[in-house]
Amino acid sequence: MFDDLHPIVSTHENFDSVLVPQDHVSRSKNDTYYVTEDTVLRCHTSAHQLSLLKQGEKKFLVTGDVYRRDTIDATHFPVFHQMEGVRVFTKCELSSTELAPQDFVSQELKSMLEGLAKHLFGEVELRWVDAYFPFTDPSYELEIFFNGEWLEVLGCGVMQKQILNGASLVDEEAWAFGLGLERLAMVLFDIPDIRLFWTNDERFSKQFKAGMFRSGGHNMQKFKSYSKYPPCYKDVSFWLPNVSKFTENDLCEIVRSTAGNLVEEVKLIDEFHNPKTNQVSNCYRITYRSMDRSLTDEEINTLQDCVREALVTSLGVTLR
Ligand code: FA5
Ligand code: MG
Repeated sequence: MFDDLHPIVSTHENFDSVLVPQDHVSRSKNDTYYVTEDTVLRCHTSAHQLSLLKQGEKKFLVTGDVYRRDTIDATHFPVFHQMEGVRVFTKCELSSTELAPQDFVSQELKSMLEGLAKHLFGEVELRWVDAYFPFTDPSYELEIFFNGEWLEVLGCGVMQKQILNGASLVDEEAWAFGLGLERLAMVLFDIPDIRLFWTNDERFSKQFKAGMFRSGGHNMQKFKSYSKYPPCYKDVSFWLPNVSKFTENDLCEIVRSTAGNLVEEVKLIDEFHNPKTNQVSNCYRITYRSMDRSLTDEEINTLQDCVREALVTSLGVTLR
């Protein structure tokens, strides 16, 4: 169990060591926080897989803070925590079954994670979704039905042979998973918004103390929501400069660096294509809300003006 590995890793660890292709979007400065040209704030705990395997670890967990320029909403935050799990199966373990090694490992993985979900939540509605990760094949995501929607809580799969070979494991197979710890806590305690983990409001923090978790969710104290401060909605419409260049993440990053924690959601509410000029216009709704206090109109207007200005100067859009 590793929980103190440094969050600044090389691009090699974060990407190459787990076979992320050169042209994969996650490598862009739009998605990942670069510290220097060849170091980043890790965007997943998978960055440590290869070096731990090389050290001879065969069964391990890694917990840590991870960082991403991501969507802004109730289940995404630019810093969150993951727990990585890896288990290597020896040739001998693999030969004890009739199944093809990959099928066996995949079955083991799924039943272990279903067992974990049952241990944590008791009866819970879950489903497996086929996924893609460069470092596993087959790959899956596990979703849990929470607050009327399917919430993705983890990604996993059978580790690519190439990674194992890189750690001199030739006859072995392995599974790996990476789960979002805030998301698990949200389901466990009924926490509706990921930003609550960052509030200083005692109405939140006083509701939790070490050791209050009960396996299977039995008699567990759920989060009692208190009335939220009112939201403030601001729409911004603009013509895109060049359709292929603008990304929603660019906008999110501008909003985040301007309004920080005060932004709850950034959502595309209208897209319009003018066939005559071949121009595209987007309208985004930005929801401002503080978890800790009431925001004033003046404050929001100032933030919104800054966002509008940055959209023009940084992204070259034309405001409507
Ligand atoms: C990964 O990060 C893979 N490294 C997981 C993995 C490990 C796959 C080993 C296979 C083998 P993904 O990007 O889906 O995958 O993130 C994993 C989990 O982190 C998600 O299921 C979700 O629970 C959580 N997560 C992702 N982005 C955010 C975010 N912005 N805020 C909060 N939680 C997030
Ligand atoms: Mg995912």
